Amino acid sequence: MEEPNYPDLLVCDDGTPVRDAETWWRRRVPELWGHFEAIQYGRRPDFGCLDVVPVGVWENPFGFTQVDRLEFRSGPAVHLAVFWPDGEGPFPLFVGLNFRGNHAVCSDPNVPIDPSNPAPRGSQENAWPIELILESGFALATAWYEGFCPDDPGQAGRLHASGTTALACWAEALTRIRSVLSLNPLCRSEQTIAIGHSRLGKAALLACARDAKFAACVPLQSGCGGAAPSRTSVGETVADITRVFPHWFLPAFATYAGREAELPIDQHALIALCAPRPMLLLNAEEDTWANPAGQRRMLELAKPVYSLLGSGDVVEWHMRPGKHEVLPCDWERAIAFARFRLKERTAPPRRLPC
Ligand code: GTR
Repeated sequence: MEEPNYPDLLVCDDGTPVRDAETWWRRRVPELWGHFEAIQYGRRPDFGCLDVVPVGVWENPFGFTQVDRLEFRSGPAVHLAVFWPDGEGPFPLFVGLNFRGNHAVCSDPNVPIDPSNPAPRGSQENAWPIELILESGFALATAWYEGFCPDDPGQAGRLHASGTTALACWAEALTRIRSVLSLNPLCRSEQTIAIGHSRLGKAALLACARDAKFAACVPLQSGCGGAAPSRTSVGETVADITRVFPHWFLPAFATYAGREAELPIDQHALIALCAPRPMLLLNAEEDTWANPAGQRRMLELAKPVYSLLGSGDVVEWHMRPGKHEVLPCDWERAIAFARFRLKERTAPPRRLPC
């Protein structure tokens, strides 16, 4: 099959070649951001100032749990659960939103029940192996994603009227969580990793691309609108995703269905906006809807930007057997990746992409 004509990341829209890091940051990055904001994800929502209201801190069998209520003055109020390992710290930290509420991530009866239509307590434990994460020396921060923006197509009008999208809201949630925890002495803030599955993998990728203070990113099975190409005949397409989830993207993105070749961007650009920071794309063999091979191609096409910025080979793609879900073995891989890739990395990149 012929390769689609993906935009060249190292050529500006007016044809100027990008031969050095300076041109990348000054010219190409704002240009690519402009396209993602105008066509696909919209602007960052303004949640406003944040008040942190402590809910409680208590021991769990592997370390301790801290729950705070984050009250954004012009945004949502949500519970943030942080699981800290035993020891003095500071600890590297995974930040990821969850699908069914903090109380579903663990069976700890102290964690407040989250959604109005709650999943059973502990029902997502397999996807959030807290013992493994904490015993590996990592902390984990998580919050219920719909607390930041309901995952409801009926929200499309409201979001679009303010130039934003549900994915932009979830990405903003990750950034605000990262930001508030960076003030906590237990957190090794320069080793904060954005992680997420599926639609929340898309959000993790967007957050990392937009927020240079994330040290690395692990999108799991993020698919269309995440690490998989929009120019594709495999798996989910722009037409599929914008029909079912109009609130995830701007209306402009839907107009590219069937004419993806005219997009001035593709998802290799979103990965490249994370450069020079490490990236691990996790996939599952049976999850062809998320187009694992296409994701691999996007990663390959982002590599010249990583080379330009002098970061070497810090991007990885992995496929395991199985289906669309998060398993403890995915976390094992994410932890091994973070340990290896962040070893030498004690400071965020000097230049902020936005
Ligand atoms: C699917 C959607 C995918 C992916 C997935 C999920 O229905 O088509 O893009 O995001 O949901 O989030 O589980």
